[in-house]
Amino acid sequence: MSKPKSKAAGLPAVLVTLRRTFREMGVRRTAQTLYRINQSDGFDCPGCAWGEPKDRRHAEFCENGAKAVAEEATTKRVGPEFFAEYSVADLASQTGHWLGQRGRLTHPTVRQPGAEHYEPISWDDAYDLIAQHLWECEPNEAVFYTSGRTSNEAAFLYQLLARSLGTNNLPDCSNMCHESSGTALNASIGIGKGSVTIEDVETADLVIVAGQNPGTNHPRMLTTLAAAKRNGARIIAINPLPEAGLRAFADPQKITGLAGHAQPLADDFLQIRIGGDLALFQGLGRLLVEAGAEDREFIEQHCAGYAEWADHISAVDLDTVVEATGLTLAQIESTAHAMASAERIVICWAMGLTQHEHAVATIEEATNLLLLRGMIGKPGAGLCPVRGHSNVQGDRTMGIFEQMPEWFLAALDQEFGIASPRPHGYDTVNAIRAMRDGKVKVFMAMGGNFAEATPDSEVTAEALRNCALTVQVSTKLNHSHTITGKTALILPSLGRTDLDVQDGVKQHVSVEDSMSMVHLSTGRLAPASPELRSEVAIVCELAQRVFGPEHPVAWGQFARNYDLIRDSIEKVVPGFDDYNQRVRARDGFLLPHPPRDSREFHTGTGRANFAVNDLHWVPTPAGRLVLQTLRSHDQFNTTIYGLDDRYRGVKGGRRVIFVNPEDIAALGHSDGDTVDLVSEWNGTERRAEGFRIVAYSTPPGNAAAYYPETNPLIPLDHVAKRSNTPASKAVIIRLEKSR
Ligand SMILES: Nc1nc2c(c(=O)[nH]1)N[C@H]1C(S)=C(S)[C@@H](COP(=O)(O)OP(=O)(O)OC[C@H]3O[C@@H](n4cnc5c(=O)[nH]c(N)nc54)[C@H](O)[C@@H]3O)O[C@H]1N2
Ligand SMILES: Nc1nc2c(c(=O)[nH]1)N[C@H]1C(S)=C(S)[C@@H](COP(=O)(O)OP(=O)(O)OC[C@H]3O[C@@H](n4cnc5c(=O)[nH]c(N)nc54)[C@H](O)[C@@H]3O)O[C@H]1N2
Ligand SMILES: [Mo]
Repeated sequence: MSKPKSKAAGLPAVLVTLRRTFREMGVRRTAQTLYRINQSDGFDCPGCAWGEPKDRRHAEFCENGAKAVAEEATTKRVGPEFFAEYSVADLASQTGHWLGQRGRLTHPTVRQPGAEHYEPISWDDAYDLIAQHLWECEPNEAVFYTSGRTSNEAAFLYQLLARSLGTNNLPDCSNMCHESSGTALNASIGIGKGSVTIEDVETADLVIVAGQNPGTNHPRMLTTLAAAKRNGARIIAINPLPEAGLRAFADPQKITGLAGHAQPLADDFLQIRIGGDLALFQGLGRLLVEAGAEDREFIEQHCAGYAEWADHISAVDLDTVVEATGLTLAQIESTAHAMASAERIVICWAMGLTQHEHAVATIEEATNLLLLRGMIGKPGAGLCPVRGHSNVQGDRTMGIFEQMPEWFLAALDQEFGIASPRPHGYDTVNAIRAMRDGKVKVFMAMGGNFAEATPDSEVTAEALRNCALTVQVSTKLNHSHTITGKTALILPSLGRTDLDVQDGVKQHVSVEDSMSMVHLSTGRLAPASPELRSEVAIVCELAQRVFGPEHPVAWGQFARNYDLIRDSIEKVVPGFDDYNQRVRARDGFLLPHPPRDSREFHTGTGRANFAVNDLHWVPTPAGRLVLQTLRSHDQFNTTIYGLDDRYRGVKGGRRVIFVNPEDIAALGHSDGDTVDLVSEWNGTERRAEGFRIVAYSTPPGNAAAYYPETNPLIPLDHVAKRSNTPASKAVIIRLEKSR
């Protein structure tokens, strides 16, 4: 352990970047790769979904983007010899970190029923095997999961495959991520996406960053925040932890930054109790109404439900708000004052708001505040849910969603002459329930690590084992390859950095960032093996096998020329006119967003809706802690880059739990003790063993530990109301001395 850092990036970040990329990729590949990240003619960074500024700098990437690239562009390989040497049981006993460090998967492999090892299989036989299983089950006995790295083109075809088959079972990582944001924003403003561009954030005069750790998870956002700051913005961070990136930022792309001069970012830090944000926003709502800070004209012209909301919010008890948030009334009043006097407010948020039982209400309440102040559809202001995976937003736009609206399904049917099913499919949590209950025979994953990213790890593992066939389209090894159905396939695919040639022609894919910008991504590195296929090719070849030559969708042509896929997307999804032409423009193009563009709200009322919500928060039961599960600086979700968490001062291990010093003493433990974490929920218990206690600044009664090590503790049924997102940020636990 060392002292937590008070600033992010700077020279250490550059050194970490270079050391890691040289080790994984060698000097030549590093040089070939890093300078193409996020450039107009390069590939989209496979890290986070933060957008690119208009005047892209030569190096438009960050330490963690470089780690993501090194992870994918590594020269290490996992081939048939590897699987001959290691049995599935051997692999199951290794850590996720170890599995990931083995290198890129190079061959399709199969685990036959009862077999101890994976063995090579030809692509043809693999497709036959999947087709056979799909023919033998009802459409709704198949589930098609997507992780957010999949390109627009592959995602569009993948959902088309599922819907041609007759199912809407399209769970995705978004169900565990920003689903609460989408649910809230759809209800409030009629579109589930953020309403700001990068320029809006840069020109805001008040930026609120709630429940987000940009220094680690969206490092390029620090550059945007620093620009906002230079333009005079005030920044308020709302977080149970004093995250380094929010406190200060040394821009590694500026000489002063390299030399270690950090720019203070957040002007105010509200160290809120876990789950206290709904109370905070309601308290702010009351104070703003009392101060007469509403934008009357905006409310009258564009909103519905203001009077009811104002009535309700005026009755919010400020003592409860103080208790729920752990903040002082003075802090809350000063925040209200900042919001009342600001002319351009942006609210940014991520998993600290979305992964709670009352997450949807919390985000609706944040939206209410911006509606009250007329902050939607004006430059320098708006809502900014900061997306996670680099194309998670694009995948949703392409129809990866278990409940796509009727207009989309109708357009899909019209374009392709298929009959899409209308009943909703399974989301992630419901897919696990269905597998657990024996209702699913085939589980296929387009990327991701379903076994480890999902809650209630033991329940999920049993659920996966219940399937007749599990199929993982992957770039690297992970535990979803060791926790399998009776028969299991690993299909190795190209990643973002890889050259994709079909029919002798270099192909491009496209992605959409957090700000609704769509742009091309073109990989250039020689693929890890000639056996790798693109995700597009895998979907098309599988579909041809499943549906035969008479199928109305031109699968064969799509696989040979991705422009044709974009031509079809253009006919199905609004906003993609002249897709092929516009996506080739230097910065791509911006998708329409009615509230942002013209203050139009496509909701049931035709207006932006003020939502009335009861106040919920997360009290700590006596002798217990409320645990949030979060990311270290050295991981990308379940991909573990290393065992350090530099900004939080942790070295060489991940099984740590951050606890307030007063709680450590009150619970009868000491800093450095090893404990088991036991979660308690509705009379059931779950256990994760061997975590070292680290004294850390967090509100009393609150704790933090890393995901996915803590996923066994998260009850499957503990989810956000309305969005069904696992409540990964509010797990009630007790600590027991490890034996
Ligand atoms: N390097 C790297 N980049 C990534 C990822 C990665 O793993 N590594 N993952 C990507 C993905 S998929 C996503 S979704 C994003 C995730 O980005 P983040 O949402 O930043 O990720 P978390 O680590 O879950 O951090 C949650 C933050 O919310 C705070 N928090 C927890 N509970 C509460 C609460 O109740 N209220 C408030 N106000 N704050 C709270 C935590 O202290 C923490 O700072 O990052 C993306 N980018
Ligand atoms: N406790 C807890 N659980 C959480 C969260 C949390 O905060 N706390 N966060 C949730 C969130 S926000 C998310 S988004 C999910 C993430 O859930 P997932 O997206 O399912 O998980 P990842 O770890 O991102 O998936 C990594 C794997 O993706 C594969 N992969 C990488 N790149 C490619 C590619 O280009 N193509 C293909 N085919 N495969 C690729 C590799 O094999 C790699 O091992 O986890 C959720 N789970
Ligand atoms: Mo995410």
